[in-house]
Amino acid sequence: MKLVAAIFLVCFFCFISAFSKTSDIKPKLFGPIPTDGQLQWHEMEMYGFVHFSIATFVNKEWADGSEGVDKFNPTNFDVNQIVGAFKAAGLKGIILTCKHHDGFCLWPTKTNDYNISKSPYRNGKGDLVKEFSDACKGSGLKFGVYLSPWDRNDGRYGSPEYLKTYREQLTELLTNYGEVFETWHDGANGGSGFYGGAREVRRIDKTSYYDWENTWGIVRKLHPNALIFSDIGPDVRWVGNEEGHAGNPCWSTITLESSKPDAKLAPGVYIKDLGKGTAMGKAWIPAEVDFSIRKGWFWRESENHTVKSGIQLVDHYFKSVGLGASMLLNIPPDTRGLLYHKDVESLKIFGQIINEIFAVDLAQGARLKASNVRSKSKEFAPKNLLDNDRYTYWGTADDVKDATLELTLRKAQTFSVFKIRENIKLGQRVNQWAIDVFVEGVWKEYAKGKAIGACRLVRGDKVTTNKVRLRLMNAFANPCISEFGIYREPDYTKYVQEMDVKQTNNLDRTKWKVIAINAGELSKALDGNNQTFAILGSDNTFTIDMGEVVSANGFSYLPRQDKDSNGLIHGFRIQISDDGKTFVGCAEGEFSNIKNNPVQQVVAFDKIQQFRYIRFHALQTEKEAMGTVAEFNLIK
Ligand code: FUL
Ligand code: CA
Repeated sequence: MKLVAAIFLVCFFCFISAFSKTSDIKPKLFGPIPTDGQLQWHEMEMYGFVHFSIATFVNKEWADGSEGVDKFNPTNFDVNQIVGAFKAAGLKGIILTCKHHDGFCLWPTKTNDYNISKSPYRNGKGDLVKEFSDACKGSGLKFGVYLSPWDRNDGRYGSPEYLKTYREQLTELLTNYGEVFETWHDGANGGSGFYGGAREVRRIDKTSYYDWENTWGIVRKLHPNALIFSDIGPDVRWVGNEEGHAGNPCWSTITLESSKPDAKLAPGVYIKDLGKGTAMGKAWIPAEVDFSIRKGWFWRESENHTVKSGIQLVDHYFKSVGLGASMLLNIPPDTRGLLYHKDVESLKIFGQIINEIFAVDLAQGARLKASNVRSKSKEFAPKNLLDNDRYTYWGTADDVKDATLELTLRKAQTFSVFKIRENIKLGQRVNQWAIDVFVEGVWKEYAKGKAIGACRLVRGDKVTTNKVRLRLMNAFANPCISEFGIYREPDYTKYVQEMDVKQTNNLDRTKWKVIAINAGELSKALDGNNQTFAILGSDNTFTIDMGEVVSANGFSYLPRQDKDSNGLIHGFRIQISDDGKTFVGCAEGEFSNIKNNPVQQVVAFDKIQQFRYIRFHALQTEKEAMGTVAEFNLIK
């Protein structure tokens, strides 16, 4: 009996230990993990934005909803030219501004009369949402919709009826145009507008008005796999700037926290650390880097010289995709309904460079040596790093949070780019990392940083060696690295483009005299130094005596460039005078989107004006502070 019991016990323990061994073998998940939809989105890495609306035709950054529908009339629209150029760049999808803040709908919506069916385009038979979604499908790109919550045309804006309208619009877009991969809900909300003729300022409570939970419920129901973008997610977060770069590091996880301690979390309410996210954050809400290939989001002839070159776009790629975020690149069609040829050229060159960089992975065939391999098993062996599968991985034992991987290449190679991925299905586990290269008989640190996530690209100086080392330190959980690649960059001289040059001409400011309650301070707005800025006096006004009569076509205002938004000017009034006593109105308007995109604002007068004195008045300012001006100038 004793023997039987003993045999039984031995078998029992064998069973238990065998069982616990296999159940232990896979690493435990760490922290929040991406949903299936988010995984697919991470794999896209980059996609395009199309801003096209009434604003395109009225030379504005934001149209205010008062412009007639007759304005929307592209003369030569060709969706294939546009989609073809996006595809050549290697972008994997397109998000279209189906409705921007001006309220104009690019599809024949039943919810209002401010839409494409009332415009002259194709005699009212046009539907750009259909054309874009069909063309995307035809060329294997995914399609996404931008539907501005703010509507400066709709008289119902601010009331419960408008929310109903917004939901109907969302439903139309998600019902009639096939698969949608992302829906985009902008944080810019409320302010001045046409509002059905009321022409007033309307403010809404960002935390409650849109009842986002239920509004987004429509997306969840109609397209369960689509990702919802707003500043704060729920699926994709804003990166906090429109300059085309993520924070460094850029965690895919974030613990959302408002910048004001008691403020409720809501899209458009300022949130801390969007750019970097939070190490070991509470939610998986990766960042999307949205930026424009040119200065503004909409096409304007005067900004043709601001088109970024293909080589510049590659920099942005490293600073977005290369930090684990996605790259959302805007290329806006012009009034013909075509992309300007310089934008097309940059896209093509960008695509060629990216292809050339990643065509040959020099790590292939390398000998790999890891300081630790989980259960010494093939499943977690370093060879998984070279199989081009972002989910098979090299993993270490549970308690091993510091690890080293050494690669010996078949022969010495020259390169300047590394690509590392974690298997993010298991969470974001890596904390600090460093890359060393073996040169002249010693290991030298080549780069170091924090966070790896879905993709980490390291770009440095050219180096020649046959030995490379990856070091991981203080991981949050045992690291699970799924890819390691080494690449050479091309000779960029063959990719240099000739870009358009600036056509605007500034006036000579040397004879100018400022008349203002704080005239001395104003010299900072005329010193040609973009980094200094003047703070206007309590009247938010300054006057300039040019010393002689000048003719000018318009003026330019450069907002402060130090990332502090205090006193950014949203609205302006310009008056002119011959004698410095009697002033007449010359221009009045808004600097749209200045907070998100504080770039130089150029305003053309209605006609060439001649005057000796000019007065600038800041009408609305950020945080109601005194207006701030980094540079002010007149344009010939
Ligand atoms: C911003 C908007 O106000 C811009 O016009 C643009 O649509 C950009 C993508 O988002 O917040
Ligand atoms: Ca792999």
